Parts: sequence; structure tokens; C-alpha cells
Amino acid sequence: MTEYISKLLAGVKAKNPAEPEFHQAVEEFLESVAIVMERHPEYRSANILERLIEPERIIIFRVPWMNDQGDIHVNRGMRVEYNSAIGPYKGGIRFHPSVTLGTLKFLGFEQTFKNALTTLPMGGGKGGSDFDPKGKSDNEIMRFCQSFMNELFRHIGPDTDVPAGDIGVGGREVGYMFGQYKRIKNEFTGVFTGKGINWGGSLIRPEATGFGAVYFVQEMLKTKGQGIEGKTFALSGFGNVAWGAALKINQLGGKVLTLSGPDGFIIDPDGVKGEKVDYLLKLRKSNKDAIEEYAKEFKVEFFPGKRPWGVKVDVAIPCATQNELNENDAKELVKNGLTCLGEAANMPTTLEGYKVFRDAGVLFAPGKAANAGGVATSGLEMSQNSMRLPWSAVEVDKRLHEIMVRIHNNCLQTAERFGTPGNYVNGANIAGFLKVADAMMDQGLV
Ligand code: NDP
Ligand code: 2IT
Repeated sequence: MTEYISKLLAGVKAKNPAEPEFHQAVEEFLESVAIVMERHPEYRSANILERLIEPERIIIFRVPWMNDQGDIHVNRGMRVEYNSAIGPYKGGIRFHPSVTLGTLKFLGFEQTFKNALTTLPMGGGKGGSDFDPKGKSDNEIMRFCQSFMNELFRHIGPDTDVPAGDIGVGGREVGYMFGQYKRIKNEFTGVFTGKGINWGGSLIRPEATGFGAVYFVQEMLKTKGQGIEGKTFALSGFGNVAWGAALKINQLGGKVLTLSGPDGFIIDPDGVKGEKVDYLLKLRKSNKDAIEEYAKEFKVEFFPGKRPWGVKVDVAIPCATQNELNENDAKELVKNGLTCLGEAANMPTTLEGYKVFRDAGVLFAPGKAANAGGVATSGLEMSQNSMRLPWSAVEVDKRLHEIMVRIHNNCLQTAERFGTPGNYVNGANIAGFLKVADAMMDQGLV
């Protein structure tokens, strides 16, 4: 790291205390773009990094709601409008008790570069709340979503800020929030993506993050003359993203050996396939949030309190949450002969874990590239809404595939151009940075 970059990072840590996830995301990014700053002093004299790291706007608000017993609760709502240089703020909303401002800043920061990589005109943003949807009734979820929107509505709009789902926010929550927005504004617009198919949603959006991650892995394997067929996969999580990835891996002839939940993980030696993949949707809807249910249903082994990274597989696709794969996990996977890892979750690998993969020559795709298929398909939903014309599933999937191939090639070529061939982390960070930074330079002091 150059002196300039390490000073900058120290400044970010001092100015944003107690936000370790945000520090981590910024550190990974700065390590990649240091070389660009050396080759292009014009960015440095414009203080472009200092400007990029500071979100354009953060909105924090009170969300009061009443439970079914009539007790009053208060949660905190937040929206980080990170960067609008290349389009309206765009990014999901997360409801999870672990959500802090630092979580949403890390996610909004990464979203800015991810969205740039998609080639679609979307800026970066992220929102959410420390509300815990687990164990809540449908009515409680609805009341919470309506209260959340009673404030958020004044900050979003189809040309301003377009939210979507993330952990704890799926089709149901998007429906309740969209419904409330429509009532308040008296406008039917594409202000959310991930909408229901009957009211403006795009086909393939639910599958898109998982599909896109597998398409990206497929492209990485191709560079070594290999394919998905016959390969074994370790997946973590069992939500929307893991479901989409499992579907596509099966279609392409791979075998999914593991899934995980907050309670532990399962190994299915016959592969998670057919009705077992459909079962994941049922399990997520059941609100039980325990993968042990899968083990009971299909009579496979369950490993309580453990993560799936000790299992021997060719490819790993983490699909749950940030920092779910650490240095020891990485060493274990490498020892067992892992050839490729695609991050479908956002920042699932710790910085130390990533370095193990990098040094072992594992094909490694960072979340901002490998999981960009979700937001890319959100971008396609926005296009369809603007045209007031839906596309077929085949059409959306074809465009998604083309976008993922393009992101892959862009990362690979950019990594090569800046002296680290095969390093997708550098490629993704630099390519995303260049697009956003150049737009900011064109727009004056923004
Ligand atoms: P889900 O809500 O379906 O699954 C997330 C799982 O992670 C849950 O089982 C959750 O269990 C577990 N988890 C464990 N620890 C944490 C923690 N600290 N914070 C949050 N969750 C935790 O989410 P999705 O499948 O939608 O998303 C999975 C990942 O993919 C996330 O990283 C998300 O940001 C990313 N992603 C999602 C996209 C989308 O379109 N949905 C697009 C791109 C990326 P528990 O609640 O019990 O902790
Ligand atoms: O992390 C992500 O890219 C998402 N949760 C999807 C965002 C979106 O706007 O579709």
C-alpha cells in the first residue's frame, strides 16, 4: 500500500469509528485502486477517492410500529444514498437485527461499483433496519413496512432512488412497501424492483442473483478449459440466492453437496436437486430459518453449529452473509482442492480469507462482480417498467447471461491492463472505479 492510500484508510477509520464492515470494504477497494492512482495523478489531484468514500446523503429515521398484542416498538430506518454519478441510487433494503449504519455503508459502497459493472445506468444505495422479521406475523410485517415507507417515500422515486430486496426483504415486503408508496404518492411508478409479476415485476428477477453467480463461475472455469458439468459445489445459506444458484448448477450438470443456515449445515451426497431445490422456497417461507429441517425431510446428515467449508468440493459459492468464510475456512477449502469461488453474498469472505485464495491461485470472484446479476435484472425491470412492456423469461435470462459474460471479461481485461492478470478482485474494483470516477470528473465538483 502506498503512503497516500494508507493515510487515506487511516483517515476513513478515524472518521467512521465502530464500523468494521465499512472499513473492510474500503480497505479491499483501496488496495486494488492504489495502482490506478499512481498511473493517473489527475484522479488524485481531484481528490476523487476522498469524494467517492463519503456517501452523498444518509437518511436516518424512526420507525414506530405496533405488534399484534398492541405493544409499541421502535426500530431505526436508514437509507444510504451513496453515489448518483451514473444513475439514480439503486440497491436493496435489508431487515435484520444485526443491521447498523456501518453495515449499510459497506453495502452501499460496494453497490456503487457493482452497479457500474452491470453497464446499466444505476447509482449506488442501500437501506434497511435493525427490525427482526423472524417470528413476526404477516400483519406485523405489513405494519412495519408501512411505517418504514411513511418516512422513506419522500426520499425515493423512479428517477431518484429505487430500492429492492435483500436479506429479510423479499416479494412480500416489497409488496407492502410499494403499496404504501403508491397510496401516499398516488402514482404507479417503477419505484421498487423485485415487484410481483402481476404488477410490474420482471420474470427471472427472483432467480437472477444465483443464476448470475453461476454464469460468472462458468466463465471463470472456461478460462481454464473447464465447465460446470460434473463439478461438486458447496453452497451456504438457503435463501433466495442459494435457491437460484442451486437451480442453475443442476441445469448445467453440477452437483450441490451442501447448504447452511444459522443453525449449522447439511451434506446431501446425492445432490440438492429436483424437489429438494423447490423445498428451499418452502423452508424460507416457513419462517423457521433452520437448515436442520432439510436434514429431517430428506434424511441427510446435519452438522449443528458448523459451516460447510470443511467439505471437499471443486467450487464454493457462499450465499448467506458477510464474513461467513474466514482464513481457516479458506485454508481448509484450498487443502481439499478447491479450484474456484464465486461470492454470491456480499463480502462473505474476510480479507485474510481472500488472501489465502489469491496466494493459492484459486479463481476468486468478489461479490460486486459475481452477484451483480440480481441488480442487473433489477435494471432490466426498470427498463421494462419505463417501456411499459414486459419481456419473456427467455429474453430476460439471455440479457442477464450477456451482462454476466461482459462483467467477467471486463474484470479479466482490467486486471491484466493494471498488471495483475487473473485477479478478479482488482479487475472488479478498478473497472467499477473508473466508470464512476470518470462520470464524477465529467460532472464537475460533485
Ligand atoms: P436470505 O434472507 O434469504 O438469507 C440470508 C441468510 O443469512 C439467513 O439465513 C440469515 O439467517 C443468515 N445470516 C446469518 N448471519 C447473518 C447476519 N449477520 N446478517 C444477515 N444474515 C445473516 O437473504 P438472500 O438470499 O436474499 O441474500 C443472501 C446474500 O446475498 C446476502 O449477502 C445479500 O446481501 C446477497 N445478495 C442478495 C441479492 C438479492 O437480490 N436478494 C443480490 C445480491 C446479493 P439469520 O437471519 O437467522 O441470521
Ligand atoms: O446486493 C444487491 O445487489 C441486492 N440486494 C440487489 C439490489 C437491487 O437493487 O436489485
